[in-house]
Amino acid sequence: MKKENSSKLFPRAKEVMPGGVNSPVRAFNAVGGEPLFIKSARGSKIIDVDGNEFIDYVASWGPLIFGHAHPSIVEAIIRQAELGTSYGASTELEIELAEKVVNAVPSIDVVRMVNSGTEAVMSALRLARGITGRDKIVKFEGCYHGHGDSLLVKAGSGLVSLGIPECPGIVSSLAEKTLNLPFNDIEAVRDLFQREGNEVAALIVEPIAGNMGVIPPKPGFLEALREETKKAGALLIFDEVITGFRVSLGGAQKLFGITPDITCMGKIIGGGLPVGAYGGSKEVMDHISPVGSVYQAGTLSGNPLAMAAGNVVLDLLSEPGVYDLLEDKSRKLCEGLEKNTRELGVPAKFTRVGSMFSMFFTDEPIENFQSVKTSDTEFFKRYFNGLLEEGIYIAPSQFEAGFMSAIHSDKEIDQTIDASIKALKAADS
Ligand code: KE4
Repeated sequence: MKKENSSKLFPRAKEVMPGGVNSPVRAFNAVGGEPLFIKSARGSKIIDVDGNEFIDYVASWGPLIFGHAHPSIVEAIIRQAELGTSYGASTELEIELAEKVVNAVPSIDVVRMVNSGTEAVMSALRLARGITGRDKIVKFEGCYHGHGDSLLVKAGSGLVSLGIPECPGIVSSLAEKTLNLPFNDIEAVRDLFQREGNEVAALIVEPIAGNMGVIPPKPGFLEALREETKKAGALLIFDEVITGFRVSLGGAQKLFGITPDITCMGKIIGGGLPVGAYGGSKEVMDHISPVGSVYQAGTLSGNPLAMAAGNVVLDLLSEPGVYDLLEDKSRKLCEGLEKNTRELGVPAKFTRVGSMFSMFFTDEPIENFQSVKTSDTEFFKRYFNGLLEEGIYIAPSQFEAGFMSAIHSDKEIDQTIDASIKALKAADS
């Protein structure tokens, strides 16, 4: 595979950007080599600066559920750009998108647009702390909720698992307010809430974990979170930045029938442009300025271009049969990939909810961060690069989700399944 143009750009990038990237995972550190520099993309394909073409299952980390450069989305962006790119003032576009979100997501009556998932989560935590007057936040090991200070916290030692900063720059006194529990561990949740539930402002969870690879919730897990937070007077925050509009029009909360107090969204609702959002009941959201006293603001929040793109995406998602199509395509791919590992005798575990999926090179049952950490990341590294040579682009990390779009053709899915045989053999040699 030719890479001279990407290889020329990377040192230039590293001169002027940290690690040559604007987000760490793009640096390919987990899979060796140098990042690809992408020149264009259309449908299910991305093309790099050396002209290499790949079938893409990263989908810009989730947003592109209708593939790249979807004609209706591009047309909406162009049309709006000719009317102006940003006004810093109210528009009907943002009302339309908010109405679509409210109509689709069961727990949301009122929603605030922001510019990223991180911003949505940061705002949701401030809102929960503002409403309850409490400081503590509960999260789960291996779940990622953006780079807000309260969330870059790992489990400390000792029983109470007081949070410790995950990186320099996080104030310890803030980190200590964040408690980490093992995902899917109902007893650990009940123990913590029994011990200190009345000090907890909120528990935040990815209802389907997507940032340690995909891990579905165990039966009863989400129900226990709802029950324990309600009992304790703490807010339940669903971080649906990935799962929102991905696994159903109403997100994971619709799929599992759980009503959180606050929902964070992003990715898909921006149609590939920068959008985040958080929402909940009117009672909860009226605490947010300018109605309430919990302050949150943003120059480009509700940006007309992003709203125009998001409106098209939600219209497309509302068409009958879209989620069945995503389910069929995703099942076909994952069944094919799983068959290959079985026939080649490669230890692998597959997880999938709708069109988000993962493949772990381990024999361990997949249920939490500890279990996925048994994956053979060196094998994954060879597999990733083998797929790349075959024209297939998956996330450059074992601990990320794969995404199917409504645009991937059966032929491309078959091509991916065939390519994975070669990649598995190359990885195994
Ligand atoms: P952003 O700030 O990156 O828009 O969203 C943060 C975020 C919040 N919550 C969840 C569940 C998320 O998955 C994310 C961001 N996801 C990562 C990839 N899994 C973004 C990729 C990156 O960091 O470059």
